[in-house]
Amino acid sequence: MSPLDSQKSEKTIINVLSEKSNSITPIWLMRQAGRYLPEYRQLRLDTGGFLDLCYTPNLASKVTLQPIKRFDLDAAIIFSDILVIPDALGQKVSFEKGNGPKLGPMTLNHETLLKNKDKFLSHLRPVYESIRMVRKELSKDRTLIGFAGAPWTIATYMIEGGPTKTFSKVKAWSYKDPEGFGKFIDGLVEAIILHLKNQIDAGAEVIQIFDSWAGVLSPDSFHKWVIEPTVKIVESIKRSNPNIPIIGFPRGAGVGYVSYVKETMVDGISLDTTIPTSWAAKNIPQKCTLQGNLDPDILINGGKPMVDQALNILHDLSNRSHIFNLGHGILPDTPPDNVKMLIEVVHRYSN
Ligand code: 1CP
Repeated sequence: MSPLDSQKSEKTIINVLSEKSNSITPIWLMRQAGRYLPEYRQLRLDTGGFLDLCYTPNLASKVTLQPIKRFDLDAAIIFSDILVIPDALGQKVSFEKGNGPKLGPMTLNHETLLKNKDKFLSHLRPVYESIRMVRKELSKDRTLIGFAGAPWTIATYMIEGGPTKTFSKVKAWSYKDPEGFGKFIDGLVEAIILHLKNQIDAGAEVIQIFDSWAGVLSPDSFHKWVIEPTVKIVESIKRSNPNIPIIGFPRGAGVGYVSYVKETMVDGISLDTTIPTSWAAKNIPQKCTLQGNLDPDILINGGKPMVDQALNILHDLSNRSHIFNLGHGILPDTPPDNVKMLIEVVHRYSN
């Protein structure tokens, strides 16, 4: 056993989220599996499209475990994507090299969205199978995280047809026809709940809800399209699975982080890179675990600036229950050695 191992207790991430323990700071990194790892790039060369990879359990489970084999991370996150939901609902999703995701024409409405639940779930069955396979291989002291996109963020991709800078179509619908858009969002809420519950049944022990585009909304819209749907998801999961901790990630929400935590009752909150940790320690309710929030760009550059920023975060959050993470996903140019050093720093200097 290495000195680092001896500082760990079992299932550290779950302990921190459930018991609000501030005696340990576990670490995992958003997008910890992916293109910055040579073994991932190699496996991608040997497989078909990105979604084929997500839907092939023996490969998706292998990719999920790649960063765990290489680094001393405290959690694995299942290798999948937030866009498997529109794909399973019947809106074609494709990933073209270098161009990000592209979605086919949106012909769904709230009535047709989830009319065939069996078809939706059978499309996503490989994700649940991957979770079963990973859980079998992962040691007991590592947590397995399942995830889904939040309704607002998924809706942006479905309605815009891919990534957007303006969000003009999805915002136009929300302002011109709030009732119709609300019904559409409610349909997504239902699909997301189904997907998350099936991940939990398969062995996911913690859930993260990615609302990557929460930060583009006005305060009223943020409440209506981010907070209210997330409340519905959290309440439903808590009814069926009260012991599964839920982490929210309303990226870019700024001061909205406080009302998001108060109203949704998430167990943990992932802070994006722009949130000062000293502000979060003071303003986010104590009962919520704080996750974050090293700048992914400083991780690319590494060295003293990275170590200093990591130590500042640890210092600011030393009186809170804290899971170390980035403020957004790892970037493809990140040297794996910098990731290794960050993990060592966090394990050595956290409480
Ligand atoms: O191999 C490749 O080139 C594909 C790149 C890739 C990867 C590795 C995509 C395409 N998705 C993923 C995996 C992924 N996506 C995970 C895996 C688990 C892990 O963290 O290791 C997760 C959690 C996601 C979540 C995701 N997908 C989000 C939310 C988080 C975030 O980064 O904000 C979003 C917005 C997506 C959509 C998506 N999928 C892929 C890309 C390039 C994008 C972003 C598109 C855009 O620019 O808007």
